[in-house]
Amino acid sequence: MRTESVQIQNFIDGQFVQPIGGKYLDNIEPATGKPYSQVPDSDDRDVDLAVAAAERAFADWSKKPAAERSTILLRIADLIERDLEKFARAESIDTGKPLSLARFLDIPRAASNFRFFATAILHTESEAHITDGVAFNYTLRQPRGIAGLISPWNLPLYLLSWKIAPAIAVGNTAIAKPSELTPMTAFMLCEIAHEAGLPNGVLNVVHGTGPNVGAAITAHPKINTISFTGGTVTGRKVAEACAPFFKKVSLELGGKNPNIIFADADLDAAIAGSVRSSFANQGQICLCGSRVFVERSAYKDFVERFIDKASQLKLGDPLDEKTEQGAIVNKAQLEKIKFYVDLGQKEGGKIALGGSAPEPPNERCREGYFFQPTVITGLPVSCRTNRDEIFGPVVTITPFDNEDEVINCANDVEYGLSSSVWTQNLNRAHRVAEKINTGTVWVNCWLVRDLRVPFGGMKASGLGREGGEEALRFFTEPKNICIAK
Ligand code: TXE
Repeated sequence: MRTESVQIQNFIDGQFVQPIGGKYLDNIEPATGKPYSQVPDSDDRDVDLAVAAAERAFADWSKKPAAERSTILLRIADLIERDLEKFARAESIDTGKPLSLARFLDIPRAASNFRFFATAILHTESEAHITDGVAFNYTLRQPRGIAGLISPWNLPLYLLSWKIAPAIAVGNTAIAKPSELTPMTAFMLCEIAHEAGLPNGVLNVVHGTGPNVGAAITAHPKINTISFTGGTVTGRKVAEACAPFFKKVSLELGGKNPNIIFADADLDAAIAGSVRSSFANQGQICLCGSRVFVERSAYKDFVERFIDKASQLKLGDPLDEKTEQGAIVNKAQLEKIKFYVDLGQKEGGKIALGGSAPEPPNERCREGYFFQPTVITGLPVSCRTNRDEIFGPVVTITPFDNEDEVINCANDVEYGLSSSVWTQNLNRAHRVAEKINTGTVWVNCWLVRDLRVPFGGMKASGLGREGGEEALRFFTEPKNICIAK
């Protein structure tokens, strides 16, 4: 299917359907700033249709043996891999990310998400407890019912599959709402699900805006489980909407992640890893290390070499094979990035690299949304530029003098998603990692992901954990059954 100039449809009860209201939004290509497809502007009526389909499908799907569910999810993974190039191109066009990144990270990860949970459900264990001489207790984990899955625009298929796979693997049915900014690969996933033989109504995808569709999902009384990834501001709205219904909610929100380099680190590795964690996906990954802290004795050398390496990143047309920095997802995000770069200078920062929009990489991208990899130095630690999530190719680099100081700086934000610590002193690595308040701490690495580990944030970065056993537990209801002796 050509993804250019296509009219995306909702996927409800195994059928591709128009939104009931017949309204569509332009889907803008970030690299050109021009509409290239249309996405349904659905509303609560479409969500009601999807809930009815999910409800009908639940009876059979939840009773299907795990091995049968597993086979279908494995087939979805195989089909994503079969169509990898098509998915990667669609993801790159839709998000503005480099085609090479979509091909290397996003799409393979989506396939591995399905494969991981398809096999995890074949090996789940349960618990039993003997009440001496009195009773035998066992824990029965059952699917919860209909799950509402709301995902963001930065890693569209990766993060959506990370929700769909565990939710339906354990026997729930699902209603997914991708970001209206990047709907294409979710649309393509529905074709794959259909081809893989996923029964009608198990997966339903309703496209549209947050207020019209997302809010309808979080407010729907028959959707009892919500998994949300997005901004902290919206995360709060989702939590508020779910509270009256006592829905089970998982929130993966924003971050302002510290990246700490001690003088004894392997500086080559730390610099390469830090350039990646600063600018991957144009800095539009909630796990990006946007606050770099360097021990003072290594600061000058680090900054010089970091800037040298970052300045070599190839900014270009996302569809160009050599591009390493693509486009920013939309005009609003580009304006937000420009705002914070200006604010950083007002707060006393110095632009050590980048700081503005580049010349368009080619004629096709003349109206596209691009911004140079940007480094700001000399900022006070507690200024707004160092506290707010910018979510773009902008990092600050600040020196520190001792461990306690840098741990306090790292923790002195409302977020607590992830962090990196670069040191060759193992005792220090353990000591610092224990004191940093983030859901994930990477030592001498970044974005090394093992799907078995719990993943999520603390404080304003979220609630709950997804990944591995945690995801299977999140999407199931544990019941204790007690049999008297
Ligand atoms: O996210 P939103 P946006 C951060 C980043 C970014 C900011 C806003 O800082 O600048 O969030 O980005 C749906 N009820 N992250 O606007 O609004 C919406 O349609 C239910 C970090 O993209 O949170 C979309 O599908 N749903 C994040 C999804 O929520 C609602 C990745 C996310 O949109 C809704 C992306 C509502 N009231 C942005 N309003 C991360 N943690 O990775 C919107 N939505």
